This record gives sequence, C-alpha cells and structure tokens, in this order.
Amino acid sequence: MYTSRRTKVITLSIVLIASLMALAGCEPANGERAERQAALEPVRVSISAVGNQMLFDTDELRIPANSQVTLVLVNPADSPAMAHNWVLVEHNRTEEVGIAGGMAGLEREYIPDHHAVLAHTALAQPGETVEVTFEAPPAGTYSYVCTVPGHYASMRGTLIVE
Ligand SMILES: [Cu+2]
Repeated sequence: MYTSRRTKVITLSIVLIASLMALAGCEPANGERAERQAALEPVRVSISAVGNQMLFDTDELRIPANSQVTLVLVNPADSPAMAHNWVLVEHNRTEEVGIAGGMAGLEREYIPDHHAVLAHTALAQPGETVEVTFEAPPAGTYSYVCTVPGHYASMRGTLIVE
C-alpha cells in the first residue's frame, strides 16, 4: 500500500517537473531560436586552395552581418599530402590556433579545443570539397587559417563581417 502510494507521488512529481520546465520557457526559447535563424539571410562563399601549394586563393572574405553563412572549401590538390581545412578564429589568433591544431592531430582533423575557434570545416582531402554552415559572428574583423601542420604560416586570411 505504502509502496504503491509512493510510486504515484513520484509519477506526479515527474509530471509536475515536466510542466514547470515547459512553463520556464524551454519550448518558447527553441521557437525564438528557430525564428531568429529563419530571419538570417543565407549567404554562400567559396574559397579554394591553390594547386598543391599551402595557399588559399584569397586572403580576404566579406560576409554580411545577420547572415547564415555556408563556407565552401575546394581542395584541388592532387598531392596526397595536401589536405586542408578552413578554421574561423578571432582576429589575429591564426598562429596560436594553427600550432594548437597541429598538436590536436589527424584524428581530430587538426581542430583544437580552443576558445578562439568560431567555426570550421572538416578536413578536405586532395580533390575534395567540404562546407560548413554557421551564423555570422557580430560585425567586425576575424581571421581564418588552415590548421594542417605547417600550413598556418601561409594559409590564412581575414574575414570581414559588415
Ligand atoms: Cu592547408
């Protein structure tokens, strides 16, 4: 008898907690997020590595604020050693993120667990194209870099959100 009653109380508590969570705004928060994302302008930008070199074909990208950016990275290399990625970082943090990326290793696709990393693609093997979609950060100046070991010194550029 006691056990049965206790079970009922626990069940009621779970229902109550679920109701409170709904009231606390878990669902409206998701709704707001979806609404905000729907309001973002979709923008597609493309960048390519240059042949078998440790170079991007542009050292500056511009994107509008309040946009949902899809960054496409083309790797036209045919040398098996020339994998690349594209990592968006806080301005002028390319060197420390590049070094940390090298230490993160291939199993993590050279993406370090670093607070200055804002977005990144997967690793593009030679001949591959990869892309990443992210919400544009606030207007300002940012940097991008390839974090494959040794590449950060020459594969970098500036991303301007305007
Ligand atoms: Cu690279």
